[in-house]
Amino acid sequence: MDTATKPTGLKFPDLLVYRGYSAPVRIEGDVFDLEVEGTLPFELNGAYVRNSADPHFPPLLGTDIFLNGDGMLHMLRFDNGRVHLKTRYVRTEKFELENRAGHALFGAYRNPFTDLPEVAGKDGGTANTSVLWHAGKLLALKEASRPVEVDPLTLDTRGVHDFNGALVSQTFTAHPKVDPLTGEVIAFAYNAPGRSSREIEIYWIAPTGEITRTEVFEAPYCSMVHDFHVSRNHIAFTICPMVNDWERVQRGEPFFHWDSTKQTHVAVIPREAGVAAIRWYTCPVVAMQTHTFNAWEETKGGGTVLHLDHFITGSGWLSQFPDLHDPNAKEKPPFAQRWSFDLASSAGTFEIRKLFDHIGEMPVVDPRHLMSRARHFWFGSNNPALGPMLEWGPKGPPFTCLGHFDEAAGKLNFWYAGPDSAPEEPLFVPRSADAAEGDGWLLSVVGRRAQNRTDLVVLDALDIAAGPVATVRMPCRIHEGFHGTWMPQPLPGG
Ligand code: V55
Ligand code: FE
Repeated sequence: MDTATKPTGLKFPDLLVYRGYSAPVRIEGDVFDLEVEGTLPFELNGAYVRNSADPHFPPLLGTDIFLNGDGMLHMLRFDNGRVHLKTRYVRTEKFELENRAGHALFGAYRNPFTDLPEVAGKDGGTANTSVLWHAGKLLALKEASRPVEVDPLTLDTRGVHDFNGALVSQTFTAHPKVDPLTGEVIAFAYNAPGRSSREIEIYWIAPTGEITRTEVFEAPYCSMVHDFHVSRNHIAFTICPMVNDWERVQRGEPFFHWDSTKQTHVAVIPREAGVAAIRWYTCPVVAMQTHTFNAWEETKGGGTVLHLDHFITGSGWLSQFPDLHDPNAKEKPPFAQRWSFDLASSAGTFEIRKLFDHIGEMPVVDPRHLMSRARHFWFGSNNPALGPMLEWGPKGPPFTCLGHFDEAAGKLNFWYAGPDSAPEEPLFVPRSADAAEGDGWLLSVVGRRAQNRTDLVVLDALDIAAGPVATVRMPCRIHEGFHGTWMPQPLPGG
């Protein structure tokens, strides 16, 4: 071995992103029969799979952002009263190449100009953001690269999934939407060539998993398009000024900057007619969409009003991406907003109001009500009235609470996770396929930060304030994660 490249020791630098509860875990393993406090609902049969960014190696450039860690899947499998934990890295090309080398080969987030020459042209995708369970396939997703298929039982990596060659982009969103009535998936890709681009591809994916239609439209500028909206009849993109400029990337600058001099635009696209019928709206205020709850249509005065429910902040997002104009800019917390578009009007304006008056993020609705009106909204939050804020991590302030907004009752409910406890993105699981909206459980991974350990709580989704009906105790920490999904039993081969 060439002594110049021989690793001489492996150590993560002492930076916030690698410290404390955010420290890399890197353990691939199985824990069978986790301890459970309380009683697991007998109907809860299936698997919760989620994704996280757990860096395998210390960063090539001495530092990194948390969004760039290697995809590590966590699966909690509920099997007739027993719960098992499985953790596995997504064996991306990046993971395999670096694993062989014994050190990092890829550099900064989505910046091929900072990679070592030996991996030029190789796939630096991390597959670290979310998972899609569709047409019998489990896909690990990252918006910067193509989906990676993993085995839904073993989590072993099967390889990059290009939909039998039908995927034209080098990228694919981490937030595809599954139509609960038809089984169709609507997805998209921005920066489709794998570098900065204003073109955005939209994909229509049949219940059988084939891409049946692809359309392209052009955004007013190139920026992060992390999430989007799909209603029964419309697709909507909120284009926000978290800008991306390939010249800055080439100069080794951060991949995104917040540019408050640019406006936020909304594209409304009919699902049937497609981009030929695109309509653009300009947002009258500074707005950054973080994540979406839902989109739905309402018939009003013979016309259609399209409602987009989402978390919006009036500043940049994801603290690692600097403000283009103000080095001292402070991020503002997101609030849930409803943006309403009277499609019969040609005024080109829309109405903005708060859906409820409380900060939050990581929104979910009952997935069976996606694309049509939902009554119940769940989210991660902080509520200082219930308990103190926790020490900031690399993602900003950890949640201390989960929230539930019942719109019909006009009620906000909270569950406070306890001292030194940080719940993560909630997941709704219905009691049964035909249970009423909201009748089921809210699952959340909870960081027990003082114990350096992780739990999973099961709450009654319509009474979260009552506290967990069951707490599944993990004997170890699993890395903080992003997004997950539920795979109901029976699982293939299970
Ligand atoms: C987000 C997450 C990402 C990313 C870009 O949460 C945006 C937003 C986990 O990776 O690459
Ligand atoms: Fe996300």
